[in-house]
Amino acid sequence: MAAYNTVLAGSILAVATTIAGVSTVHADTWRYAFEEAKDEVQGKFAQKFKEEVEANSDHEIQLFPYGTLGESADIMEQAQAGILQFVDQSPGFTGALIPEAQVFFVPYLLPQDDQELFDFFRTSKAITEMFPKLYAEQGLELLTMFPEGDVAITTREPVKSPADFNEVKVRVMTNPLLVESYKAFGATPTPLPWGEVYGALQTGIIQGQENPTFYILSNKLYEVSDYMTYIGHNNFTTAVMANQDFFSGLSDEDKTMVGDAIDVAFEYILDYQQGQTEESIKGIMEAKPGYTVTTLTEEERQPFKDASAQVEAAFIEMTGDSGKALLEQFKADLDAVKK
Ligand code: 6CS
Repeated sequence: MAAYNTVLAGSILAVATTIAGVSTVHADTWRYAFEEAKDEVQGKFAQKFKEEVEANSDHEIQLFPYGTLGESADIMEQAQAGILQFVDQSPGFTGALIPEAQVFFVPYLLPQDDQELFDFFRTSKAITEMFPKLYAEQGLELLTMFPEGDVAITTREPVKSPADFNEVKVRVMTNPLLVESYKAFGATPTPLPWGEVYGALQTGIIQGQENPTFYILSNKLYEVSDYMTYIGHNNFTTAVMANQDFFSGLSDEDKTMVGDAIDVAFEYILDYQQGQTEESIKGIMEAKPGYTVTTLTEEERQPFKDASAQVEAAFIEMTGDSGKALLEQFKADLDAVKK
């Protein structure tokens, strides 16, 4: 297995081949896996990154959408082992590996306003200076983090208050702080990998889940729910990283080229998402006209906000001084972009 990995991971070496007497040099192919389909947000980002890398270098990128190499945890392992050069894994899953990444699940921390949100992701020192050190400890070069949209909760019954969550099993990504959040909200959280979610909703093992609206539409989660509620607690965040040994072995020129391609894809993906939530709601209503979409008022959100204080306390308990420092920087970064 080790030898096999080494062969696969030796992708930065150029391979010289002779075809009909003509010597040609091909840079190796870089493999990039993500947690969504090609035409979903992570896939759109990956496609733009590929386009930029291939236009500005002699490297090729091979894309592996969700399902081709396993679940999110599998692609992360493959990236850490050097079988993949690039991986997109959301903090919702990385929180199990890097506890501080769960800061993205302290409810009501990220702004609702898109401009503030985007500026936060553009400028945050927590993201550009603190997180890279934590990812590096896991053999990963953090390249970027970006938002994927306001999180909505789908259920079988209406949810207007924490009391409505009584006995409702809500699927969450596999990180402990999300479990704390849904406990605080009054529900019964059920961590599951993505591949089990639709079936579990269909069979009634769980009755709810949370995701950004585009994902609820593209994965037809409206078929297995009747209500979609925005309690305003979060925006879905994802992260793109490289295997660190691979990245450190790149020439300065290639490192800059990769960084530039990430920057282009980052701006592209923010722009791509403008209006996406509204369009996705329209799509859901067309597909299932009886569906109920509700945005809770500020007053209705208050009990959920009140419950969030205990989630923040749980975050600090789980992550200690390192998490505390990160959370403080996170808040300072958010203050800096507030209008
Ligand atoms: O809920 C999940 O597990 C998935 N949600 C999104 C928006 N992307 C990937 C992730 O696996």
